Amino acid sequence: MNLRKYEVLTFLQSTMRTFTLISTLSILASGSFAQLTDDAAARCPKLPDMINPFALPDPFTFYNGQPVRTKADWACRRAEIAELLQRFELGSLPKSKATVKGTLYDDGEFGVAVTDGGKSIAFNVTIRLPGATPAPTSTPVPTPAPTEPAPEDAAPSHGHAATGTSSRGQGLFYDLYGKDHPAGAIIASAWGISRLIDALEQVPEARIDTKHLGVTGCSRFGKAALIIGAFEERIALTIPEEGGTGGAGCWRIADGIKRRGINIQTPSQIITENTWFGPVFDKYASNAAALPTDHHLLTALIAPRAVYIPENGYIDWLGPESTWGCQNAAKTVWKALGVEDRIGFEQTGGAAGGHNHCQFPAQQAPGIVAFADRFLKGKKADTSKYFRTEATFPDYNEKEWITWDTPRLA
Ligand code: MCU
Repeated sequence: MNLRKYEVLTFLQSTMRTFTLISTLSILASGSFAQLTDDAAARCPKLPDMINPFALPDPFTFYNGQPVRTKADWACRRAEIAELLQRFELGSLPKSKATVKGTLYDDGEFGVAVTDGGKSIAFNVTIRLPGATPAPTSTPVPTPAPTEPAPEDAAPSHGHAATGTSSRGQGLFYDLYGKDHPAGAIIASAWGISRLIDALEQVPEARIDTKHLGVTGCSRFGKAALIIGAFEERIALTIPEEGGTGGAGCWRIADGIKRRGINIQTPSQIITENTWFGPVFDKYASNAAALPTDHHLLTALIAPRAVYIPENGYIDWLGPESTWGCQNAAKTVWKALGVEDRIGFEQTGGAAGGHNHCQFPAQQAPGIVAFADRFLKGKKADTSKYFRTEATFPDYNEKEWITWDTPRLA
């Protein structure tokens, strides 16, 4: 090295600094670092033994970090969750207000005409009242009853014309708003149900009590029923049957189960199968843990209204552990609102055996009857005892997923 005098000085100074730094580090690494750790043990926050980086989002904290403390706060958080679900998963509903006209025909058909932005669509639904033929469902509902296939001309089949990924943008909703509209097929079907209710409210002769409406459907229609009930506040009772992942299951828990090698439907698979969710969800499905929401929050949009969820503990694809965990997380919202008896969840069957998909089992009959009696028929009924599973989940730890304390909202 050929250094001038001041360069030698600078070199020495920096070497000394380095030496001082090294000796400080070695002192820290020997006795005093251990001493600091002891102090820290008393002073610093502790890490929990178990950390799940995929834990579910907290229903009681706003996106900006503010806590949810009152029922009025919940109304705001609910609106926030509805907006987030549309932006990241379902696709957004139209902001404009459509004009609706309902017409009751002599043969019992009910026509709904909808106009928005100078364009119009129309659809018919069949109203079957108790005592009519063919055999009615016990409660007249415009969507398919459990285990029934969707009638071709029922309102949901217009919005829910999803028959594979090539059906994106098809159906009356998209005829009205354009085939590139960001709404996925299910939220589009929720929009269709809302327009049907608008029309039914205008025509009392249709004899549908719009203050006691229920919505139900099984499997893909179970996913739809949950989303319809979540977004349409005029629905008094939501009964989503065996929707599994994309319905009562949580994306994060489904992915966790899949990591254990179990054959469960996941968000990345669901977007390859159908157009139920908005095109926006394609961007997040392989990284669902980054979403600001999950389906416990979707279900929670129903609170404080009533929901009864019949699920299946037997079929891996539906994710029994995911629906159970997810709905336990949702239940904390009903608990916080002081109305825990307005959420029911019954999962019959388990690994050893159970019923086939959408074959509504006898063990769930008392639960569905109690909820329908209380929330559709206005009768007295105890709905507090229908939150249960017959399945066992040895690998499930609730604290891994539910990391929040449940407040009592004032
Ligand atoms: C549980 O709902 C769906 C499921 O998401 C699909 O993967 C499967 O193909 O079909 C189910 C269904 O709708 O069955 C009638």
